[in-house]
Amino acid sequence: MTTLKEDYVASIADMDEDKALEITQQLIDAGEAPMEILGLCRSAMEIVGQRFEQEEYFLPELMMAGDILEQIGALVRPLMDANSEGSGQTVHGTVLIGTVHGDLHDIGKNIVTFMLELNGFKVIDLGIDVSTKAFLDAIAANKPDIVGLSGFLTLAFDAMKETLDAFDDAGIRNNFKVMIGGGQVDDQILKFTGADAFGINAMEAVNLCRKWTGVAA
Ligand code: B12
Repeated sequence: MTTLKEDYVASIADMDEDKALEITQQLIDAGEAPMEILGLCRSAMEIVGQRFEQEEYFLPELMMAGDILEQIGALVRPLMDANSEGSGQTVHGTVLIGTVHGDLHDIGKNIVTFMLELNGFKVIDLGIDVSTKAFLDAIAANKPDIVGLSGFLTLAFDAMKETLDAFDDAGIRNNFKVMIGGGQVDDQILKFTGADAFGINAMEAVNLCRKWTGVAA
């Protein structure tokens, strides 16, 4: 017999939108932690990704999966709001975030943005496909404490490196910390790009920003 959580992962992976949203509500009603629900979504997205690689799914399915996840996010967000201790009262620091050029994935970045705001950070979100120049201009205008680069494509790692190299060239690299995330970031990618740290999920992004701005955990 399958558990509700297994059914949940399968419903998202199989694009059964109605069932996925219905189980989301059941999990919320049962008091499941929002990050646990998002963790299950991540597992489902792994399966979607694998099916795409195996040519069982194509672009429309990726879009559909993205759409289902957006809707789940809308259901889960108010719950995170209620659970948050920060609720945006004190501003611990400014984070400038964006998906690097060439990459259009933003679901993960939006969750990071949302979680940072909930935890008391001012977030300036530059959106997707952000050029190196757009980052440089926004940094000059906003003087962030932290810059976050998001990207899900392998190509994004080159774009991250280019962006960080541009910070070096402009002589501003040491004015702020840089975190990267999205997709398969690891220590090797960290070294390659020259960022200060990577985070595999939104909570890690929050923890990095807390550490760098001296906010007690
Ligand atoms: C949904 C999706 C899409 C949607 C995106 C919709 C959107 N608005 O974002 C659409 C349909 C547009 C899309 C398009 C494409 N996609 Co796509 N997509 C996906 C899919 C299925 C899910 C990605 C996702 O949103 N996951 C859910 C989020 C919540 O993931 P998460 O990792 O848990 O997010 C957390 C962390 O990443 C972290 N995080 C994120 N950002 C940051 C930033 C910082 C600073 C930190 C610290 C942390 C952090 O926190 C997040 C929240 O906890 C993945 C498969 C997969 N397994 O990831 C493929 C995938 C990423 N896509 C892929 C591909 C190939 C494409 C296309 C090239 C397809 C095509 N032929 O056109 C295009 C590229 C378009 C472009 N130029 O970007 C490949 C990438 C392969 C590669 N290694 O390069 C993948 C891996 C699928 C696969 N297995 O082949 N895609």
